[in-house]
Amino acid sequence: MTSHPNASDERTARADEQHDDTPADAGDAKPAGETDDAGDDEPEIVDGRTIEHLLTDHERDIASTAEGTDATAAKRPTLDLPRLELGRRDFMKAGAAVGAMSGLAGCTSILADEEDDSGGAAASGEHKVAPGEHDEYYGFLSGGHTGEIRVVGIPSMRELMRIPVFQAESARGFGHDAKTSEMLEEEGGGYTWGDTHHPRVSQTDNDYDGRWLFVNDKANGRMARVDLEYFETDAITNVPNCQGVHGACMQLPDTQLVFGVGEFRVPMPNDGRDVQSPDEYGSVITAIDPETMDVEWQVEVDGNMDNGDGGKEGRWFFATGYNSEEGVTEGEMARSDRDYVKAFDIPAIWDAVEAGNYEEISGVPVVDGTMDSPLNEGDRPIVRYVATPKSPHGISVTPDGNYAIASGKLDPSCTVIDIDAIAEVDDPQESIVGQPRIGMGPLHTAYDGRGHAYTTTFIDSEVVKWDYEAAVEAEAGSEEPVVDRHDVHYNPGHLIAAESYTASPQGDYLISLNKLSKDRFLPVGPIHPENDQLFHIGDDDAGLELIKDKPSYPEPHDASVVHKDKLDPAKTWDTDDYEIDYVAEGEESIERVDDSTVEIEMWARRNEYAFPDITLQEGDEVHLRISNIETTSDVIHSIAIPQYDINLALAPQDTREVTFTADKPGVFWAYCAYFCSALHLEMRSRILVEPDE
Ligand code: RUQ
Ligand code: CUA
Repeated sequence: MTSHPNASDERTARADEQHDDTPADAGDAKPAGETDDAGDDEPEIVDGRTIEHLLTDHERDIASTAEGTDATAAKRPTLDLPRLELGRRDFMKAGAAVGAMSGLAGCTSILADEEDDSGGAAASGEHKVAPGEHDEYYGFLSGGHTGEIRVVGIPSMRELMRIPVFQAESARGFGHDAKTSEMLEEEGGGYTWGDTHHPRVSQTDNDYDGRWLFVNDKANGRMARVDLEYFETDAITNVPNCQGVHGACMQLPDTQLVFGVGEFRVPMPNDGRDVQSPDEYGSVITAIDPETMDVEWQVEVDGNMDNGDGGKEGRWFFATGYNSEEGVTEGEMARSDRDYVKAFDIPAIWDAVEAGNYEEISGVPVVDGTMDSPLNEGDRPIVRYVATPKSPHGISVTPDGNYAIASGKLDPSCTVIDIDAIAEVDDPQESIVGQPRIGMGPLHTAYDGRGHAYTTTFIDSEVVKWDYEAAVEAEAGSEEPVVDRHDVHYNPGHLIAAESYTASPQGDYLISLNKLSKDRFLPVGPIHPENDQLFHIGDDDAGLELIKDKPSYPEPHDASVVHKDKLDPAKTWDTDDYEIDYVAEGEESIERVDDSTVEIEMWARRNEYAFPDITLQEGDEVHLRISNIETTSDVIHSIAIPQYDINLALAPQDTREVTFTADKPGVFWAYCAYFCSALHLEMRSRILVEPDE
């Protein structure tokens, strides 16, 4: 564990501030589960069926609509649950979401009172980026189980770059040179893939500072950091005591900590103990120092967690969750009508760590934040449990820092939590100040900086625009705060608005990351692309204007959209920025250091390597270091030695190294895989491995 001086000053200041204004009796707050209908294990029964059965029926209905008989739609029952009604209009929309109804294909809206703006004026006009022009924004999209980050220009939606994070990737030589392969294999735990969901760009004073991007691995419980000068992953932390880091976010305003939100519950440590005792499993959030990428501490909680977001003032961090039942099957996990949003009090957690109130598990201080923990008694509980309906999924803090808004997922509402109230109320439930009805399957919420929230509804296939202050004024369950809704194609997960995670969103563009594309693109076999749809949201009178569909390889989950002026990407490498030595022209050498070890230092430039021939003996261990000595931007070389499974990509002024054993005798042409010049094909070197007798 290391200490981050700025973070610790910050937390001390904030902790002092807090002790002063916390009412003495605030600590009686009980975990909120004990309200009337929370924590109730009995499934809600409607017409003899549980809500889960009804949802299953609903899914089946969507499937049958794809066959396209309108008669089936008319015959379908209406889901009639409190807060979860689904009328015929909803079924029609759900049907449209599955698309493919021949007569309707290509029609974005099947309702007479909604206009079809698919590819209308907005698409052809002002949001176009002409050839040679630059976009206004960088969009950093996660790649899901490709394990990567994609960089997209907005509004053109042109894909600019991919950044491998948790997987080896040959075009960039990631996982091929010593540095990146060590990062994947040693720090990264040696997994060959990951599942990136939530890319978050570092902030200073609640605005993007262009230094880093952090992203989770939901598959293997890791967090990674991408250097935004070089657009390259530079650190991976394999987080102990959890399987699957899902939510990722930061302590703001200055990225004092990076948080990974643990999802799957597992024994801690997961070393064979408690295999048959699910009650003993746990789920943790993890605080990571952004500079060192070391784990500072973890907090164990009840139930599963899911997504997270940090408050703007540095005190609170929020995580949604499901499975407060702590079940191990789907049926067991979705019984309760409510699960918890957990509000973590960061300075109080630091105090507990510093006072030694933790258990060290797998070398990391783990603080007990479960409901019954002694640390949740008294006037400064470390975690407050706010019960919200039902399996809340996305959570995001409003740009003004006033509210955390959780999306209900299995409930049609979003829950608005007043952040300042959390420290003041006796019962955390009293911090809930709004609960508008948004639509079926609300998942994630983004902001335009003008007081509007935009929430995706997975089942309704809409982006719903609503006014969050109006939601605070309105009755719970009211649809009144909704100011606009727009069909998306189809079944959106996340959405993101430009700079939505900062205190000052740009308010012009929004991307809906839709899981299904169905009929929107030329068919390419049974695995379809997803569909990232770009909207202009800058004109409140015009509403949401659909500008573009972009097919997307599976599968983006979240994004950060950063104005181009806030990043300053390198054009060539600065040799001070890597630890190994640059090999300049004239410094090349091939040296046999002992019977079986050879060290090669060489360079590459148009159209040659330092050595046309390299002679080795079978069995030699070869250390190869190579620099691209070009200073011209965009002249990239590589050294590919296919028989030894090597391909190092070399940006101008970059140096990479690799070690291999020359265990195959023969003649092997090392060649340059980047098309670098007219004589690119001639850029090669002959590796001669002489047989061992
Ligand atoms: S979660 S949309 Cu990580 Cu909603 Cu995927
Ligand atoms: Cu260097 Cu091709």
